[in-house]
Amino acid sequence: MSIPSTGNLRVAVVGAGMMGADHVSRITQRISGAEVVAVVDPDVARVAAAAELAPGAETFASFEEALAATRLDAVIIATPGFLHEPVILPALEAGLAILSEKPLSDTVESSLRIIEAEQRLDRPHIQVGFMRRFDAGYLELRELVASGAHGALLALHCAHRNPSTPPNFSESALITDSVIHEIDVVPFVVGEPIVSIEVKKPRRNSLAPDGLRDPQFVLLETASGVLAIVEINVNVQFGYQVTTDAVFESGVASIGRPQGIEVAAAGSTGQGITPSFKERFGAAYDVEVQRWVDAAHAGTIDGPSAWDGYLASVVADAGVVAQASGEKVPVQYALDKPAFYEVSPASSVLAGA
Ligand code: ISE
Repeated sequence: MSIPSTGNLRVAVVGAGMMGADHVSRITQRISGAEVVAVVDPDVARVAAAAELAPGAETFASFEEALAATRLDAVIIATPGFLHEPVILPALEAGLAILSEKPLSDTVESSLRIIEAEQRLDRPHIQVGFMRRFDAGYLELRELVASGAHGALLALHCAHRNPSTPPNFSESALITDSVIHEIDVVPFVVGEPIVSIEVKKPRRNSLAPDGLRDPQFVLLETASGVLAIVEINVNVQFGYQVTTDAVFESGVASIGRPQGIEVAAAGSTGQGITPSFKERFGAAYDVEVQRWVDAAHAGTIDGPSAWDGYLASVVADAGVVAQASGEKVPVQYALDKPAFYEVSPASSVLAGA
């Protein structure tokens, strides 16, 4: 299917949970050049509620039904990772522009199948929803690292805190669903690939659901020895916080701290904390989706590609092994970056990884 250079991109949103519904309202209210024509989810109440955010959108229980019934140019996939491949493969066959929420898929094998299928097309069609690459703070930090203004980067302290976890959040999901963001953004900021991963587990938070060993510390080592220490801590109760402190040879830079009004009252001062990733990264999601839409009109992608999704899945896989063993696990990328993936301007900095 060819993508229109004029007129709105006709988008299906697959998955009508929190993120899917957020994308429906984003496209309808803030994005130009696109409209949501279909919302897909087997949950009848959920799909109806999300479709109400986009007047005129039809609802479907499966992506196959939407593909058969409606002319589509593009799809946003906002289901859990293990359900991405069954949507991505037919969407590729139909030649749609694809924005897949992270992770690209739940296993390395599945990610490989996806990049193999994509390479049968003339050009990349898949952008992966690593929205932190569009966040102003990470972009400034990346420039600072590249500038060398404070000497070489030595280490990153990253905090990734969620108020609570959804039901059935497993220990491996700490890596594959949450730390996957740092696994993507650390190489993006540092400019080199991750070569090893190690996991340390401090005392357990008794407020975490039974059986979940939370928090954990994940050590990501890059090719030149930069160490990113990631505190993944997903039952903190008080709000959503993602911060990074970068330690250079002659300086320290911090991103992600609240920038809003500070109020002094009742004996203390304070600033608000975002309740969830929707608010913390709202501006980044808006930029990400607008750039994806603009790129789709031009027949390209403008952000992390399926190759980046594959690289992240290799590191996450090693991370799950490290979580179980307590050992430092080397990350081995089985493939070199195919020339096919060199065309995406805002994509990977890991040429040759
Ligand atoms: C969630 O799926 C996200 O992508 C959020 O950005 C992350 O902070 C959270 O831990 C994940 O579960």
